[in-house]
Amino acid sequence: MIDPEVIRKSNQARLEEHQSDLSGLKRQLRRAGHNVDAVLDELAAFDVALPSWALGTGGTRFGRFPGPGEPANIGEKLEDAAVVHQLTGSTPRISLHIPWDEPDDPAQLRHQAAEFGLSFDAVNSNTFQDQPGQQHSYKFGSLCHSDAQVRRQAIRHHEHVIRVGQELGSTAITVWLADGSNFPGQSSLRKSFDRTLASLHDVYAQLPADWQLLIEHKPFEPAFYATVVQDWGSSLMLAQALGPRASCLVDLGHHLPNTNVEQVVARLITAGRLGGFHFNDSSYGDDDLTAGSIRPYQLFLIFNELVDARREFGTRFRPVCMIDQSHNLKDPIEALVMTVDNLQQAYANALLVDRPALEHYQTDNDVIMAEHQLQRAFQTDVRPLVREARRRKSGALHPLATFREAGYRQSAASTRRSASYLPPQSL
Ligand SMILES: [Mn+2]
Repeated sequence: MIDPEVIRKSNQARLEEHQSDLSGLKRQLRRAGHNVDAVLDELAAFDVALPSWALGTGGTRFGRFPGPGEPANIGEKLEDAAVVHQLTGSTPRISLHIPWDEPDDPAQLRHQAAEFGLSFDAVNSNTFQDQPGQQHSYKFGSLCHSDAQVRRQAIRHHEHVIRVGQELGSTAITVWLADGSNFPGQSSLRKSFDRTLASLHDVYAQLPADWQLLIEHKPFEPAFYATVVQDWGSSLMLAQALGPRASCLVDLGHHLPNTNVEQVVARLITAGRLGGFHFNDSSYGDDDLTAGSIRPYQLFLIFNELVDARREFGTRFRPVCMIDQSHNLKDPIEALVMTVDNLQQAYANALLVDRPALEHYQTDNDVIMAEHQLQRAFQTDVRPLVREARRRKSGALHPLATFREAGYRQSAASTRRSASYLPPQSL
């Protein structure tokens, strides 16, 4: 990890400037009637899970350009995850992918993570690739497959992932299926869905009492004609058919162009089935770019729905927040630090929406003033608040600058073996 003294000195050098910026913002917010301390408390309570696969350099199907000092195994990924948490104070959990990051000894990995102050979030299954030694192929699907033996093998994989997750202390499994067809007529649209539901019933039956099953939809890729769980409607049908511990996971990049994602979020909240998020951003499809890098206003509007639901339902409303990104060009630690910062900014902006005023203008059909409530909150420069929340959690005021000052990656490059490890693409 980074020497805490480096973070302390880095913060010390920037403290006066920070305090001046913060007191200016506090004055501005108090003038507008905000309880700044309450906002800071809520902001400081926000955290998000890191995906194990995003700590190594990602790639596309055209190639991969690994950087020096990237992690070669799950142990080194834990080290890097600990650094992200050290800098941001907001990433105490890891979402593990089985089998990409399957530990030899899960109990030992849990212990190792705890020493870094980390624990495990949802575990992720993988039936979109054939694994060495596997008896049946997933070429034509897994839980949806026409052959019961293939379905049985895929169900057993999910049971295995749950067992590994239990040893890690995880309490949720995320199921994303590549199942689908590339051509009309290739498979029955109805039967493939029915078989998927029947298979998921078997998985759900094995779910420990305190576990959640999260269903992630995706409109296309790798199945280009008809993905079985293609949108939130199919995802919701599955969750509702399975039972109360099944819910829907919204990956922000898993929507067709121009989908109103915040409305999808709102609908799932209404249905009581918003289980969680995979945060990222995209221009075209499942681009897995840094959350908030392309459509920051959309990210804000999604957080606006979350804050709104939290106000209504209290702490009963707790969707799990995870990042799902592929860092092909950026240093993964830097990209994750920037992601967390972007998420916290969107959240802070959403906390500043004057909800009684918004409701008043909505009731009055005062379109421009209703929109103005959102824009005023979105346009507030909340960075001093985010820095202060980070400082209170012993993180870095300027985590990117501090990370570079610490020389962590250079040091990792000199001690880690050259990265022959090939992390797979993101999901
Ligand atoms: Mn995802």
